[in-house]
Amino acid sequence: MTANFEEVLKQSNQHPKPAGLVLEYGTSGFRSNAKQLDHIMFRMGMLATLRSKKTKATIGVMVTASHNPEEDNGVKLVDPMGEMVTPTWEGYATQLANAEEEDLLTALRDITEKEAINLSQEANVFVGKDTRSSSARLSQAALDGINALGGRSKDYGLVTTPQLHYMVCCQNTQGKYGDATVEGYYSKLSQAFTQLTKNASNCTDDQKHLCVDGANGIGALKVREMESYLKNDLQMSVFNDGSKGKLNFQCGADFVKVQQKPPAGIEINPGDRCCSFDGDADRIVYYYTDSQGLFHLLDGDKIATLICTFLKELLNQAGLDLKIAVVQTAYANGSSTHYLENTMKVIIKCTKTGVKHLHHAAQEFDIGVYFEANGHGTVLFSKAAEEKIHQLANDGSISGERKKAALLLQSTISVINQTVGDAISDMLLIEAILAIKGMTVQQWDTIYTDLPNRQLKVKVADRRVIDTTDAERRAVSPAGLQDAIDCLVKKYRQARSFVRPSGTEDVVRVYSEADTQESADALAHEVSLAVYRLAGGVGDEPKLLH
Ligand code: 16G
Ligand code: MG
Repeated sequence: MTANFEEVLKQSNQHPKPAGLVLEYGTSGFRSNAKQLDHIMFRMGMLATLRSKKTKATIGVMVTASHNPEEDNGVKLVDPMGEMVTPTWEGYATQLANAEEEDLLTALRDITEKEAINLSQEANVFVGKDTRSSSARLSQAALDGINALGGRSKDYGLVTTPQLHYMVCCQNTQGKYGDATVEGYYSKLSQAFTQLTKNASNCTDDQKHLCVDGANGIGALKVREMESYLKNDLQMSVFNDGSKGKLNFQCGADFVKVQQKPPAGIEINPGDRCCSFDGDADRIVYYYTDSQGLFHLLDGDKIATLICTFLKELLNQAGLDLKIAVVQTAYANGSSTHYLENTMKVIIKCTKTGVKHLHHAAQEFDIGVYFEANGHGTVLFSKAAEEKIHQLANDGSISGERKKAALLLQSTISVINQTVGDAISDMLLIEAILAIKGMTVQQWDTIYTDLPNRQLKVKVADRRVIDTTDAERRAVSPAGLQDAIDCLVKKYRQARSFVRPSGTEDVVRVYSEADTQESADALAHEVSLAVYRLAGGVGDEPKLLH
């Protein structure tokens, strides 16, 4: 054990921590300018090794900063079943990342003792990276960290974040979830897609065509790799494939969702069905422009609604009594919540922002559909629900519509990446649903009409002065802020607004929605002013848009 730690010190000299630098394991890992991250990667390689020894399972390390600019990078840790690492270990990650060089061994010993880790236990870590120019160097630092603690590593090179989550889950379930290779991932998903769509009635070539904005990132590369597996069942035109444009620059899911406009670098005709991935392909949003050139966004809420509608219909046809719920966050458009609750009559849960919260809440149901409005989401099936579906699909005594529905449900389970939101898997599921239902993107869009909304950011001296409750829908501090918001909201129709400190940027986020865009904009502006005045705003006062 001592020998191990000596080796650590020697290697850590190659990845020194800039003295005084403090970074935090945020909502989904560390994220910062790539120049600051070498020691973080080395140390996260070590932490993943400890986590692997502790869990006696394979752990994942993904080098990516998702939708952040190309200059940034980051790292996400993946737990044995492909889920995000537990909160206690997020705390360890922050401690280990911030220990000064001379305190590194103490920090490692501390974790080892607290978790009673047997250091002679074998360790296995899977590493993946996105297409950022800094990713190769940084993933090497992570591999060095794994090596320093005597862990075994497997470097998957360029993969999407959800692919790495998938691989970790496959490995730890001894292949039950699939083969722990990218080829295995493509085969499983594409076969399920072919099964789902083979009897789709209205599937003309027009309907099979989809424009994909790859955000100039890893998603573009991977969707291209997958094309041959899909044969002609889905015809994609891939834009922003990284051959010329800059990663996430004026493109990708985050840009499209926040700016509410199409990305640069894509040629679309009115009515074309389009989707955008984010920089590590764990988010997706859909959109189209109409004949007047008006832009229509189909975000995570619309995606959740489409999937939920489809699953409910199949469950009905199959005669299966399984409890289905939709998990959202405060950002979910009020219209979507209203539609799901009152028309679809499904259970709705609202959690704090961040995939881990939604994922956790979705695990409580037979079928939990979770989506953030920004397009990150997936569907979770409980073990019991999966078993019931498989049993019915293989039941020789049923036939007709019931049999067909059971088989479709079975393929639906296979096309979904249940470990985490996955742009490629979500895309295939959505495309299959539209094909099966013979539905156009415009028809999907009319399921309900979004309330106009606006998101703004306010800079404050210390965003931690804002504390929230009720899944971030109400502010409990600073004093007077929630009362101010309540008064402002009353001035508008169908209005709602909330504020929360960002978990990824040093800002306070403001969300508003109302019956018209003008009202939503005015409300967001007024709430921003209240934040600025009551929560220690810095810089210029927020101005009204337009
Ligand atoms: C991260 C989260 C995303 C969340 C966003 C909120 C994951 C994988 N990603 O990107 O779910 O919506 O942070 O950012 O958990 P914010 O706290 O800056 O608003
Ligand atoms: Mg992402």
